[in-house]
Amino acid sequence: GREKKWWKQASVYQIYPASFCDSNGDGIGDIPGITSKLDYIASLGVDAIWVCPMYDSPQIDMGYDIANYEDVYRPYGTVQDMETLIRETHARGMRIMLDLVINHTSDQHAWFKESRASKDSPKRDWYIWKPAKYSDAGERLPPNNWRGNFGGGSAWEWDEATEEYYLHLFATEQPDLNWENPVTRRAIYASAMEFWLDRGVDGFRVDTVNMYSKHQDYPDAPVVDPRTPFQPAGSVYCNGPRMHEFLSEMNAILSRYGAVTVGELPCTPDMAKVIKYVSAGEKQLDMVFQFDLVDIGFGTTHKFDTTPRNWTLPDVKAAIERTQSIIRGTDAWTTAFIENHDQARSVSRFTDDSAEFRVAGAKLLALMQSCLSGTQYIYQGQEIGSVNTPKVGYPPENYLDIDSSLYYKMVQERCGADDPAELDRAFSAMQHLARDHARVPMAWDGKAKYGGFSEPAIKAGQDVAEPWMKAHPLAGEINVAAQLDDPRSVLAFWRRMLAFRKEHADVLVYGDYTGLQEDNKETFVFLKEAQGGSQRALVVLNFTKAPQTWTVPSAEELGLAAQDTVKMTRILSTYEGKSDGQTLRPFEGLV
Ligand code: TEU
Ligand code: CA
Repeated sequence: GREKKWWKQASVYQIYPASFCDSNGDGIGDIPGITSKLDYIASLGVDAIWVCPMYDSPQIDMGYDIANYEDVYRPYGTVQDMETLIRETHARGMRIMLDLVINHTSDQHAWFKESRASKDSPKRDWYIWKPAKYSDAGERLPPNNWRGNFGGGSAWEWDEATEEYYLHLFATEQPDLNWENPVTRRAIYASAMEFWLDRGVDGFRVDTVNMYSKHQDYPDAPVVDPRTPFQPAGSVYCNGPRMHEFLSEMNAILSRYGAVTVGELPCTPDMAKVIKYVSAGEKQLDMVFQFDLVDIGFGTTHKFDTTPRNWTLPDVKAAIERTQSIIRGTDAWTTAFIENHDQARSVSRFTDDSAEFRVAGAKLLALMQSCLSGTQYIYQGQEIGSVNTPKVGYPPENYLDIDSSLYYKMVQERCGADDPAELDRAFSAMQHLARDHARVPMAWDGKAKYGGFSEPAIKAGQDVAEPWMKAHPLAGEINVAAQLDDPRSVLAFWRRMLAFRKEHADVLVYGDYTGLQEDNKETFVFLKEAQGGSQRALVVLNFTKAPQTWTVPSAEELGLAAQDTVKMTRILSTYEGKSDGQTLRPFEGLV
């Protein structure tokens, strides 16, 4: 749908509370820290913020394991601090979205404690409990072969006290809620949604939105990894039979508040299915995050069962084509993003993060992303061109995410000491793809202690504790203070692109996307075209560290009349100085 809406042309800035800004010097980011940086965020030219889970939680999965939806994790602050953040965000003309995590709760949530207490508990079926299966030899087995999302274990956990298994698609401490029960659904809506909508939030990023409805016969997943009894099962448990019914029910509440939603949509290769989630007429979600681009290079048996960079540029083009194409001729809407708190840094993954090329690489990606249609999402630190922590100087022990640490432990147990090469391969995969890279403390000031993560406390003359996660070894070089007044910085370029995108919204935000020269492995070329063809933009991106020449597409290639001559005007480059439009410098991008 090309009907204009604030949230369609918005650029949204994503914040990870633990790692954004520590106001009181205890080494943990917090809500007042976010509030203290709102002027900075607004100065980027973004329209909204999305705050990752700040709810009460034992932090097994960094707050995606929620113990109480209606309270705030104490080290981050209080509900009152959130009310202040909401008010101050609005005062600057921005909107605020929260994370809605309702496929599962923490095992410390009062609902689960009650559920697990006994088989007769009135909340027993608020979660998914199943009896054991037994092998012919009498060995106790989980109800099916699904693997949990973290590490290599089963998605089912045996409960000794009541002698049944409960389902957890993610960590053992994240039991899945039973959406089949209407009373449970009502409680979820009241506690997780209405509580915060009543406090003025403008919408939600909806976690794992296609996992609520499970096939009630819990079928086995196909075997892709013969080394283990537990198989990756996303293709089986995603997009279950009652998904759209549940989303309609939720939508009725959300639309009463005019709340905007962006759902996380993994494991959905079928485009017709994707469109059904985001078609305006279906009244489900406003938009989704497809995983095509960010999953590039992942292993098939496990995301980390891979080696860095086993992809080619045409893979990137195909992924982008898929997410861009869902708005063509439909009433659906899409998103443009390349980073979030679950992904390593895009400069390291898709360009070259050496000192020589990383600024050029970050600008290339900023230009690319800013020219894609859909709502744009920028992750904290992306605006300064943050890179992954290096292999030397940031060892595996520094990786704290459950996703990385359980994988590393699994490989160690499987073959560690006997196979140092395999252990090193695992570390390389983590150095390339781990979620930890997005979670290192934000570097505000390279000259201050720990990259200035606790800047407000330092300014107040307080002594500050070491951050909860080790600071980035390059915080001295890549940080906000070093870029704020530098017109050639990545930060300055992002500001420029965000303004440029606004200025040319018809073609850049709302336009149709056409990929060109799709087999070219060095250069990425695409055309954007405003509805009705009133405006066109050609985007040309050199994804290599060598200069590239390329040919301006012919009139025919651009869908113009054959006799038209193609002349490019008003070239915007990621580099300083004039471009001839035909020789691309290393990682140069042009519009
Ligand atoms: O992520 C769900 C998800 O499908 C993945 O991106 C997941 O992080 C990946 O499989 C791990 O390699 C969401 C959240 O964004 C993530 O942070 C949470 O850990 C997860 O849900 C559980 O709530
Ligand atoms: Ca703090």
